[in-house]
Amino acid sequence: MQRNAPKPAMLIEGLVREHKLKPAGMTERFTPAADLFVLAHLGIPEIKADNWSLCIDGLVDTPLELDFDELLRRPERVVETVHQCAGSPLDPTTPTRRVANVRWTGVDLAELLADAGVRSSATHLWAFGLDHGVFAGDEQDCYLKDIPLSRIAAGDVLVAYRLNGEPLSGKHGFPARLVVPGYFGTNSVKWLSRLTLSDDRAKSLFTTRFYNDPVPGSDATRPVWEIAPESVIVSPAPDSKLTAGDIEIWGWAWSAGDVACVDVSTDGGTTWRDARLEPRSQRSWQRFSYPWSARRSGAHELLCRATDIEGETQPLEGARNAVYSITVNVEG
Ligand SMILES: Nc1nc2c(c(=O)[nH]1)N[C@H]1C(S)=C(S)[C@@H](COP(=O)(O)O)O[C@H]1N2
Ligand SMILES: [Mo]
Repeated sequence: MQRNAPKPAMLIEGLVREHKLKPAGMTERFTPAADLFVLAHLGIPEIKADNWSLCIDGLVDTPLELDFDELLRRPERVVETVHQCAGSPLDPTTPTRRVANVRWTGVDLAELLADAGVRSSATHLWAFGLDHGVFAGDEQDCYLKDIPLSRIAAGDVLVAYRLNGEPLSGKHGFPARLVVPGYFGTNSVKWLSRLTLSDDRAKSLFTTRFYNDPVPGSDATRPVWEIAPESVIVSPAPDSKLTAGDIEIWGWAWSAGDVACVDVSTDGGTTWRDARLEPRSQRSWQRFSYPWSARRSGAHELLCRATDIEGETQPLEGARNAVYSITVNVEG
């Protein structure tokens, strides 16, 4: 039934990964779109708004198809949220700190689904992107992800068409993308074309072979959905030369839910102190700060560690959300 059935041309073929902004550059609460990382496994498709549509089908009473104008005419929602890449699916335990905090504008997916009438047997939402090509030697017709329906019922999952108030650019998913706040970026399908309600997980390269983490102490795996507690020091910057005295250590902390506390160490992880932490606004990252009186001259290793309200904290190593550490030099 979809009008946009032919596959779009790919403007760029193959993996696209842009990552300019390192923690020391994350000085702004809202990351400018120009500084935002870009991840595209299969490349960047070329899509025109006037022959694009979004179709909602599968386990629904009334399949829907909306064109871009129909999407824009629906009530709009704005969500401020941290946006984080899970890192390379080929190397999922290496921290990459590809993270940002942005404002998305779009339509509440729960409202769209209410119009379609989701059947009670549906448990998962499959989201299809229009990009196609080869990833890890495997040819893909599209980028396909899934999320549990329970996440949508919780609210603020968007079909988004603006980023920081501006129309989405081609590389960020024009004309529309899924945004699942609190889930890793991989789930926020760009160049969205179809949403299918299903009673099972999707069987695609990006939902089976990749993006499933081992569950410690068992043979089971868990989909890479919710983001884990994490934090970065913005200031001071790594390797800075500082004058002995009072120095503010500050940075950002985030998780799928609220971060409850951030600990800072100024001695390489031997002792930890509670940082001051602002409360969370919407799903944004939270600023922490710690007043350090740096007396001893020489090299100091600074670390930060976030713990969320569930009590989950950051491991020291061996995980994508491993503790961040920097070295600075104090000159007396
Ligand atoms: N269609 C499509 N959507 C996609 C991807 C992709 O390869 N194709 N990459 C995902 C990954 S891994 C991430 S981290 C985010 C990145 O979003 P951004 O490039 O807008 O920052 O998009 C996600 N959505
Ligand atoms: Mo990603």
